[in-house]
Amino acid sequence: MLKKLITDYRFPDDLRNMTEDELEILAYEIRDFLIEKIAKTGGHAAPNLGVVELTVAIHKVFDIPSDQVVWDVGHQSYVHKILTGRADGFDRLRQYGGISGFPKSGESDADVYNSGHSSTSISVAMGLAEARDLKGGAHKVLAVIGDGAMTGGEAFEGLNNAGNRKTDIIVILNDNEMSISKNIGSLSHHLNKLRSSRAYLNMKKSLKKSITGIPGVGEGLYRGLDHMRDLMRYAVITESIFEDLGFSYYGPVDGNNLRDVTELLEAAKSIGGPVLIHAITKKGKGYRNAEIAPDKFHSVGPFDTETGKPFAKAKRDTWSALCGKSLIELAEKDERVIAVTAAMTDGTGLLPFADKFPERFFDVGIAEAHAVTFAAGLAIGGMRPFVCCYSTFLQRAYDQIVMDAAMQNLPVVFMIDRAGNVGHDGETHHGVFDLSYLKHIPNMTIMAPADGSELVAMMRYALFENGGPCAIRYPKGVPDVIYPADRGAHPIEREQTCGTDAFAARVPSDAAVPGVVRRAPLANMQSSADGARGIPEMPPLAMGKSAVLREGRDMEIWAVGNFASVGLDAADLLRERGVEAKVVNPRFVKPLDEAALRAAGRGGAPLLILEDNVVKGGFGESVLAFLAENGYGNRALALGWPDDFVTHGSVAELRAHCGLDAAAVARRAERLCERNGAFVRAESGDR
Ligand SMILES: Cc1ncc(C[n+]2csc(CCOP(=O)(O)OP(=O)(O)O)c2C)c(N)n1
Repeated sequence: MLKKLITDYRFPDDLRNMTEDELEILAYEIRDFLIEKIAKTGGHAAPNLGVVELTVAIHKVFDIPSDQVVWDVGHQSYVHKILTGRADGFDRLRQYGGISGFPKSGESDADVYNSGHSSTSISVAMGLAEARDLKGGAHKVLAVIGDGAMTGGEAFEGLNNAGNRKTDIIVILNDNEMSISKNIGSLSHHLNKLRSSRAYLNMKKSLKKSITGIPGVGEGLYRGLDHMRDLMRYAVITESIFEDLGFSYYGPVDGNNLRDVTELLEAAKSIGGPVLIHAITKKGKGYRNAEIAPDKFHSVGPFDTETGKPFAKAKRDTWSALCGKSLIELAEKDERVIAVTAAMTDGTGLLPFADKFPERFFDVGIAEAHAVTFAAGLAIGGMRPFVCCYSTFLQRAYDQIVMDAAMQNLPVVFMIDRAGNVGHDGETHHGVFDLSYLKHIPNMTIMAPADGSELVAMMRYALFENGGPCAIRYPKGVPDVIYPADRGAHPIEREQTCGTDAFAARVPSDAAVPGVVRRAPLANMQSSADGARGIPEMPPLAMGKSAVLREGRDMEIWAVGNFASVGLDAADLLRERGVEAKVVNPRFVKPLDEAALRAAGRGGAPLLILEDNVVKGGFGESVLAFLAENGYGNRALALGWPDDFVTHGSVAELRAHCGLDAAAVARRAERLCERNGAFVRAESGDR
């Protein structure tokens, strides 16, 4: 019986003829299916478990894809994918070559808009609806938006515009009281008030029953009683922000009650103009582990369905955790330090900071632009704000970074998490543009740490040494160890002693070559901890100074940030082929280490630049321009992500696909060394 409906019926066509009982069974099967599949591939578990009935009802009532539904963020679109004929694809959900974890128009006509970033659905739906009206169409347009996404400014802009124009759209507010963590803000309080006004719905239901019961005229009469409905609404609910913005508000309805939500959607379908349906759902519904910890199950890697425990757990601190720990250390030393996040407290490693310094911690909601301008205000007010934000979401705040932070040369520190390719979340989430969108901004200092100890050193530098706006960008996951903690010397000194000290005894024997710094065994990372917190120590940085990781006479590899590992691995491979590559960690993307580049220019060795950013506008282009402008004739090649939106898959697969793994880099480096001729222009990987 299990999964019979999912596999035996053809969706979405058969769904409309299913009985209420069958739909209930279908909802049960879908939940089971989601848990089984997401446990294997990872994905957005709790958001999808919460919208099963709501999505079934949407597909029952509306004729998708003729009617159009826009999913805000899109992380909750799995049920929609199942109901539009894509259940078979779930074994490869988010895997390279498999279906995406977000709506993708290339996958299905039912995915009308490729989402990933929050709070856009109302604007998109409004555009679709206005286009429909201009073309004389009659289909319905829906936006499904969570209470978290509704805290984003663009959602208000959409409501404001659509409400005023009386655009015929249906906005379904999926209110589970959660963003990724508990939802916050005044709107959340307002929704609480609306949530407690269930009496309104009950009154409306009994009214409908009595009116539609009148033979012959009842149904039409009920539809015509808009004014009475309005009167009743104002009699029971004092005020709703949505009505003030021009929307007809319906609800709250239990979004996990298939019958109730179907009935309300049916009613909404027959009403024109901007309509908002307020559906209350439970995030993680039907899977105990997710109901208990909906935040942990917001987005998960593969897990054990029995225990809910992840299969893989990082043994060392992630970049985000190190950022959070280091920020606590800085906040203890300097009471001006403030942490700001836009609804990513856990993701950016700030939970411990929020616990320890609640008064110096600000979660502003899904409002990156506000976060930056708010931080600018804090800085003017004498504080030292650290804005912790994923690279991809900080794109939202470009204007604020330029105008509000940089133009006034304010000491706002941007902790740019998930910079670089992020893997399975795919094209909407890869953080591969930040170096390009920051590099050209005056006053901006940009750093990229090669490992955790360098991240901490850079944060200290940003607070104590750097007076203006500053960005530190680092990737998802756990850092490699490039600078072992028990080797607290500056890397230049380290090179001179490498191979003779205690560290050399613990690194692989082939690395014990003078002038070569190798990554140490993982255990070293925590060994010389800074106090009890396990923060590795490194001497202070010098503005714009790069560091040599490995000497080599034949060529130079300048590997930015986390790509230091790729550079070092490529250098190993090159040595096997008789090419000795020097590996440089630029540390600073801006300003450039001009002295080191001049030395490279004078030496004439070929130069390969490697970064976890698109080549266009990246660090490599800065280096190429510097060499060209200063008349150096080195052969040089910039490698990074291509001028394209890279798909989803594991980071390793995507690097290999784009020619950015060590093997491909070594091949390119070898060719670079062999090639005769002049300057090689910037190009992306081996595709
Ligand atoms: C601009 C932007 N900032 C941050 C995020 C990260 N993010 C993804 S889902 C989410 C919470 C969304 O909450 P809600 O809309 O209530 O949906 P739920 O997961 O609760 O169903 C956040 C903050 C994003 N996708 N886009």
